[in-house]
Amino acid sequence: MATSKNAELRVAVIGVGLMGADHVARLTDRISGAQVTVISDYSPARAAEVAAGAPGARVVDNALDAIADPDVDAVLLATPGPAHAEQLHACLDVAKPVLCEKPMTTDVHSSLELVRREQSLGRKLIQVGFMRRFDPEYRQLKQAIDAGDFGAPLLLHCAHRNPAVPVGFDSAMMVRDSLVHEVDSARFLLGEEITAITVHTPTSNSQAPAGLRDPQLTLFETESGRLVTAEVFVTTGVGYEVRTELVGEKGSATIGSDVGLVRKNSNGTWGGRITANFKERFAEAYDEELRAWVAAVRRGFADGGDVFIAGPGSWDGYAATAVCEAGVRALESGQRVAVELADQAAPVHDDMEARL
Ligand code: ISE
Repeated sequence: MATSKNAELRVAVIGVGLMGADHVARLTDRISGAQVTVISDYSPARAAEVAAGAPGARVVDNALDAIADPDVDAVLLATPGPAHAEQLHACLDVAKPVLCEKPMTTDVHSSLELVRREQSLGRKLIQVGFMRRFDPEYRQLKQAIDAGDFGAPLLLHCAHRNPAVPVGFDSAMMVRDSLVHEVDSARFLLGEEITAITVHTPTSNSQAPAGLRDPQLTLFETESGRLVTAEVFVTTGVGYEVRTELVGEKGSATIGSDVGLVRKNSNGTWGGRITANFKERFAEAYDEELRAWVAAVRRGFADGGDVFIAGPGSWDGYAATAVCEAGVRALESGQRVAVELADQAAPVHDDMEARL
């Protein structure tokens, strides 16, 4: 285990298809204080390919062996959601801190089981990869809301648009995979739980694959009675657009407008560039997320403390899963579905700002 403040954190990255490979590059090239020592993927060939670009990393075929490996202090899970529950339990079995890409798990019971198991260990070991919380614009908006800049928040409007989705992406995945980010953003920005969800499915985009209910317009109700609208539209053919507008009693604010360089062209047109994909849009957020996680885990080992996370924890992962599960029922039934959360018992809400 990394025990001194100066020891490099030895990380296993499990699942190196897309995000995992990106994280290996990040940990290898841009984040100090950590070293990727083990790489695992269901495709050993892919694992070897990624390991070739990460000096000091070796391939371990079996994910559970990689987690238990003596050369590993902490784990980064970027495997598909259905694999997370077993792999997270394996991390808790050996008390290794873990940063798990969303969703924490794919059903509410397994998410709650992990919350309870982590609570019983008395250590915060699970961080969930809701990277938007580390994005400069989201953080700025959160700080301004908390400082009272807009008065009491009343409404949140979210637009989440993707140019295209992979083959096989279905209507429920729009809730579990895409809307889940709006669920966490709303909980983060407003600082309260979502209590009910309704999903409307207007006329579908004629360009969407057959059967995909796209776009979807969702309404969240919150504990204190606020409303959040979230448009998810994943076949726009345009670019990656994620916008959020907060409306308060004393003003409003919008983030995600892509207003970098604004061109005035000689042909009388003007405009800028739309971000192409989420890796580009949230590159800085992912860097910051991993930097903060590595620092928190190293601090936890060095201080012998019980906090090994720097952001959204298992309760946040569980709450997001619970809202999305209700969201899929709302989508299928066309009805408003209440979200029933378990008793949090121990306060597991993470005050990220305090930890960064
Ligand atoms: C994808 O998994 C993501 O996490 C992206 O941020 C989101 O925009 C996309 O819709 C999801 O499929």
